[in-house]
Amino acid sequence: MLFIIPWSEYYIGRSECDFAQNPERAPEGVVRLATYLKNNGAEIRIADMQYLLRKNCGSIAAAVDALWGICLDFTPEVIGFSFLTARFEFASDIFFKIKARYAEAALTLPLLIGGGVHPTLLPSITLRHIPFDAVIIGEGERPLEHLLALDSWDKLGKIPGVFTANSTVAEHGEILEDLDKVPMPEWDLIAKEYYSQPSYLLSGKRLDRVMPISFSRSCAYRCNFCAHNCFLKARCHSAEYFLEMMDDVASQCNVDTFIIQDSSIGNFKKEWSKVCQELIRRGSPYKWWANLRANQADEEFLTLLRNAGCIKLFFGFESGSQRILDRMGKSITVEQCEQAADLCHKLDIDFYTSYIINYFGETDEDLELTEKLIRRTRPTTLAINRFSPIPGSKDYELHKEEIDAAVTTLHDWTNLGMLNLPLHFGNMPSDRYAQWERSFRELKRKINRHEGIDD
Ligand code: B12
Ligand code: SF4
Repeated sequence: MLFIIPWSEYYIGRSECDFAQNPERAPEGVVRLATYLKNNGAEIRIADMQYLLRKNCGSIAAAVDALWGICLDFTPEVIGFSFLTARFEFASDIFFKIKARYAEAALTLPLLIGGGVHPTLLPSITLRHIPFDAVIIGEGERPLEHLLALDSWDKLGKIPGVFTANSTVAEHGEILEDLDKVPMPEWDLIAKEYYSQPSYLLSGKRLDRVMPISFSRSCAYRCNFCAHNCFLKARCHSAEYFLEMMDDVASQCNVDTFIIQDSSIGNFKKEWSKVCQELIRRGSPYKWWANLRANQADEEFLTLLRNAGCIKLFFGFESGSQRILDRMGKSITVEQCEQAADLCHKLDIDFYTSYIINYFGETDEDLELTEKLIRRTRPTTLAINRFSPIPGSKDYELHKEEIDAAVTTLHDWTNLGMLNLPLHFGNMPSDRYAQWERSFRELKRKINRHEGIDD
């Protein structure tokens, strides 16, 4: 089986793109899925189109030539596309280009399937735009294991989680309950040297060789704007397994720094504390960055994290207005954000805070409170995101009709998937919103360049 990970819009046509300045995370989800299938006896390759596009200076034609080379050399029986909403348009582009190559060469097409976040959430819309033989709904390990063991594709429909053009019900596939049964990633399946080269991924101040690593899946919370727990089952590895995985990835990829991909390491606080205690006992051999919710930050936990090698924490503070935080269903208070920031300053832990603007009903007063919170908390790094109701979130479900009416082309899906839909949800005229956006971008520029921000 060949996995195809489509490219993202950002790198199309970009001839110069230094990795250190424009780093990105290696695609851990697909590598782990592919490793699982390989360990079960399947022959697996991954065509990482983002890497092929960047390596070919942004040329789509050259990246597709490289992909066709892989198809001819490997002759896959199944090609599986993995994508989130932001890459739906590019999955379609690659699908039709590769199908045309098979037709020109008069070769039999492999079974073409889709999987990952977008096909899971919107299987019918996916099939309307991309005529896959099937999409697979949910976590891929067990359904693909069954699929690759079939002696005829006619039996495809018997596998739970398989959704075809004739399906009426979107049923999720079987999952592996015990995450420790998912083998450690075999990073040789992709260009590990490329992703682990020194970059400013963690800090603008310092070059690090970084790899992503996940302790858990999904999220214990369900904020209205977020799709994080839209289908993965919440569970984590054992501390023993995870520590072994850190050592394994560090030696495979020659790194000593990790980005922990979990939604919040506070969701499995007890288990994560065990990981930290063991890291401290071993002399804290790794540096790492992780996400944490503001309501899960207390002095004892943050001290433990820092002593175990944590060099930066990412917090979604989202808004300085309690009214908007409540409307988002974020289940945190402005005071908790202030306390988390104060603790990071006290314990000398760098921290990244992210905010959402353009949320439903947002007024000038709400945005003034957001600006006040940013200035009061003085993060090391700041992100400002424009709100779009992403598929998989409660906000998408609640406003589906309005969103679906605004999303007609595949490129609209890219805008929605990149949280960049040109729709205004705040309670203010669009020119007023644009003024706020400019002023937040300026504040972000100053903070991220470590220039002073006056009160
Ligand atoms: C890590 C991460 C990132 C990382 C790295 C991604 C990478 N290279 O791996 C970075 C930071 C780059 C990132 C960026 C973005 N992300 Co992101 N990201 C995640 C996160 C937290 C974890 C992904 C992961 O590893 N999951 C764990 C693995 C096990 O799950 P998985 O990858 O989905 O794979 C499983 C199944 O989907 C399935 N599967 C996957 N592929 C295939 C293929 C086939 C053929 C089959 C059958 C099955 C299958 O099997 C796998 C194993 O069970 C998810 C949250 C989440 N819950 O998934 C968000 C998430 C996927 N991201 C999201 C978003 C919105 C974004 C951004 C748009 C944010 C932004 N504004 O910039 C960008 C998009 C960038 C781009 N252009 O592609 C949304 C997607 C919602 C949607 N409808 O598309 C999610 C769900 C979180 C959220 N905010 O709501 N992201
Ligand atoms: S915003 Fe964070 S805490 Fe809320 S559901 Fe998403 S990942 Fe979980």
